[in-house]
Amino acid sequence: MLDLSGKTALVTGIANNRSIAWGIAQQLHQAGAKLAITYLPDDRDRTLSKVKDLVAPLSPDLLLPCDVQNDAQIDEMYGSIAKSWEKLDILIHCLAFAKKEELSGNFTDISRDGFQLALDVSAFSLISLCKGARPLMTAGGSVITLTYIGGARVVPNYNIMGIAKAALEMNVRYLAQDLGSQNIRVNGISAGPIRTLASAAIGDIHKMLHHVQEVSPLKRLVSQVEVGNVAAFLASDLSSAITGQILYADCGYEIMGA
Ligand code: NAD
Ligand code: IMJ
Repeated sequence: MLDLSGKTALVTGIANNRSIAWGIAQQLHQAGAKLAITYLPDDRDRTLSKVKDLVAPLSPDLLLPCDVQNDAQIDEMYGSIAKSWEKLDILIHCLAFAKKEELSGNFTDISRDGFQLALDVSAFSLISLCKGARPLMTAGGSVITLTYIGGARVVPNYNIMGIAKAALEMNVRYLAQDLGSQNIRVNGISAGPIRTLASAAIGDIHKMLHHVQEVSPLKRLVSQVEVGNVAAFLASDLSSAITGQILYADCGYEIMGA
């Protein structure tokens, strides 16, 4: 197992025990990293209590609210991290959102405000989180985001999220260039489809999961923990020369032509 002891990691995107970010947090913890975990707050603090119980076994140093649409909340979050930790080493960006009605139907029906919402939450947020992380990553760093093949190829119904992931993947490259002089690396993991909250709501997801299991070279789906292991590698010094890349963790699906 690789060693992340002495490293600190900020993990966004845990909603429940199926979240990809939960698989990542577990593997970073197992490798010895200290964790700060954020959650998307709701009116009645239900997410807080759910996420708090879930992550308790990982004994995170910090559990902080962070809605990436709220700049003040991002500032406060980084303020808390700066108070608790001498430096930040790892940033995990594992979140996305689009209006459900824009994840099916005609692509031409995408609305201006739906476009803006999806791009703001799913792509711009990587820039704002990196901007806040930059002054804290004083010993270099590793930024990791989650993407999907629908940002590079047309996948039925992915629609507006495809545009958001294309923007996110280009953000990875520009951020890698911008932050490279500070020895901060920026990479994306393009995960194959996984049953999570963000995929359960999708019509025909079962067909898609079945298709990937049939076609992928490994004849199965990728798990959250397997994505977590790729994240642990990208977070570690073992990947010290890799930046600006999108790594496919998809059981080989991406290489197939038919
Ligand atoms: P998930 O629903 O568990 O995670 C999505 C997270 O986004 C949630 O924790 C949610 O709270 C968070 N979020 C939404 N809006 C937010 C906001 N305004 N501020 C802060 N957080 C916000 O689902 P998941 O499948 O684990 O998704 C995580 C990432 O993985 C996403 O980027 C998704 O696109 C990507 N991904 C998922 C799959 C899949 O098949 N599930 C495949 C490839 C990539
Ligand atoms: C999402 C939509 C359409 C097809 C899809 C997906 N396929 C997969 C996903 C084939 C695997 C899941 N995925 C990769 C995502 O990035 C999902 C993002 C997402 C999901 C929802 C559902 C609930 C909601 N808004 C969402 N916003 C983003 O209201």
